[in-house]
Amino acid sequence: MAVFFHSAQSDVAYEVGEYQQFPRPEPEPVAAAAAAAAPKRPPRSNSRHLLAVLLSFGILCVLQAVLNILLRVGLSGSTEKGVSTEEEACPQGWRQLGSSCYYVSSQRRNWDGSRQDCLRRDADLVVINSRQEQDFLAGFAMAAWVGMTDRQEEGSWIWVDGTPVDKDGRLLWAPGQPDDAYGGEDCGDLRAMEMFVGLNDFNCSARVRWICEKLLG
Ligand SMILES: [Ca+2]
Ligand SMILES: [Ca+2]
Repeated sequence: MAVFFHSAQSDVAYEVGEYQQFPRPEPEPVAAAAAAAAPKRPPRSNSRHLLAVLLSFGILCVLQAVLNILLRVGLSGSTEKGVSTEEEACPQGWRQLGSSCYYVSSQRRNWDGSRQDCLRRDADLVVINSRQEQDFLAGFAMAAWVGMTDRQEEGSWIWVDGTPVDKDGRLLWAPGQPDDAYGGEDCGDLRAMEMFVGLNDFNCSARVRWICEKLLG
């Protein structure tokens, strides 16, 4: 802005100088009037230039402010979105109940192979803490491994997180289970079959589907 103003000034000075290079002792009245009027014109156009520059500068300032606001809003919006998806949503293909995500396999594996698959998914075989959670999971497969075993001590069922199974007696065992049938059943699965609904103990090397669980957040 200042530079433009300065150069405009020197243009004026140059113009005036040119007139001064042609000395006329007795200028004709018309020419003298023109010569006298000439220097007055540039300041007017100069002030117009100045106004235009100021206006342009003002518009640029406003534009930049608007862009800054838009950028900031856009950034904060995308940040919030990123955080919210990470905290609230389960991975694609997983089911959600409360703050847990569940993966129900379509393949069939033994209990150990199933658990390995869950660990690879940054999860573990499901730990069922409530009857609500059990009922939610019962609909997804006729039989699926869950994260309980009594391998360490026969009849003493513990979850993969080390807590005892059904310590408050609210979970549902299938009729007559656990029965440690067929020479030993030390791994737990969840059944949803006709006349056979609930937790069951099963041969660990049997191949059934499985349910992984991971906590959100
Ligand atoms: Ca057993
Ligand atoms: Ca059984």
